[in-house]
Amino acid sequence: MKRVTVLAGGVGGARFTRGLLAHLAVLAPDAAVTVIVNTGDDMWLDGLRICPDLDTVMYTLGGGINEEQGWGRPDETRRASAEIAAYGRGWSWFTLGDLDLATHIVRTDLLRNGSTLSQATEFLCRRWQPGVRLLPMSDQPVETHVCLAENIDEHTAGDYIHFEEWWVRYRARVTITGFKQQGLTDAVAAPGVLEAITEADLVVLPPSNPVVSVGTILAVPGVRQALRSTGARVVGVSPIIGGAAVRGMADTCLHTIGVETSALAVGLHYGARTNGGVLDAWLIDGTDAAALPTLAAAGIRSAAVPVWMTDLPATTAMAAAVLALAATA
Ligand code: FO1
Repeated sequence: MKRVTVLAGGVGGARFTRGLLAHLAVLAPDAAVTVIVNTGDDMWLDGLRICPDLDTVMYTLGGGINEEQGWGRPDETRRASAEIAAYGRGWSWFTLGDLDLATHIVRTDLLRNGSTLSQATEFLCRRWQPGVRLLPMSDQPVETHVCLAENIDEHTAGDYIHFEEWWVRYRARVTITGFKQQGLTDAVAAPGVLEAITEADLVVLPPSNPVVSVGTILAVPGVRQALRSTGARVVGVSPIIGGAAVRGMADTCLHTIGVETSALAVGLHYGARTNGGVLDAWLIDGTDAAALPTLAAAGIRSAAVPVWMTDLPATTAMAAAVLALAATA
């Protein structure tokens, strides 16, 4: 098990990867892990390029994450954000912490001086040492926007707003009719992304949001093909336990694309590699064990183990279960 690649969003992907690194440190100390991260949540705000999922993975694996929030830095202050609000600028509902601002300032400085997002990310990781190769899914901007189904505040039904406004300002409680990845048609996979999939021994789809996080990475040209052609085993971990999303509002996202909120439905949504999909195997929670025969009939080898990411021992055990499942798939 030398080369492991993880396709991650923010909190869920970062926490799973922390367990994976802990497990590999014992089982396969010479394994190299690459994390391909969703950049669909990225936005320009206050003149800065904000990359929520890249930062969440970098901080979580680098020991700088606010553990309670799952994003941003601990012991934060928001003095600069309050000053920006005093000018009536920025997003009052999306606070940039003072410590976190340094990351956005340095990244934006690098981008404005000709670095690609991959190069800027690599630079930031020199400080944080996440213990993985951290790759944006693309160096071109791809932003997830949602189409509103109703009027709200200054917005009208039919308008598209940035995913983060829907997610953070409205907590996904405003009905939408769909998602759009703006910039996707001009985007290519970032350097090393497709090879990290095709040359891996194991590829993991962690319990990140299957629509706006993993789904966005899968939409990048060439990624699906790489997953379908890789010699690696491709194993996913269900973000849904007992019919409820483990984190965030994944159930609202699934409903929007017409997928039922269940471990079975998400597994079938990803699909078996033997049947046009991307999975060889699917790890679900014990409470969803009734789905195992249906998944097997669909060509997806599955196992039912605890997949609540309550703490590091839990995520380490999940990683062990993923590797065990990969060995049998
Ligand atoms: N999430 C919130 O709910 N409120 C915020 O004010 C907020 C600010 C923020 C700033 C930087 C950053 O990297 C993430 C931030 N997030 C915030 C989390 C963000 O919405 C999520 O990490 C992902 O975009 C969704 O998975």
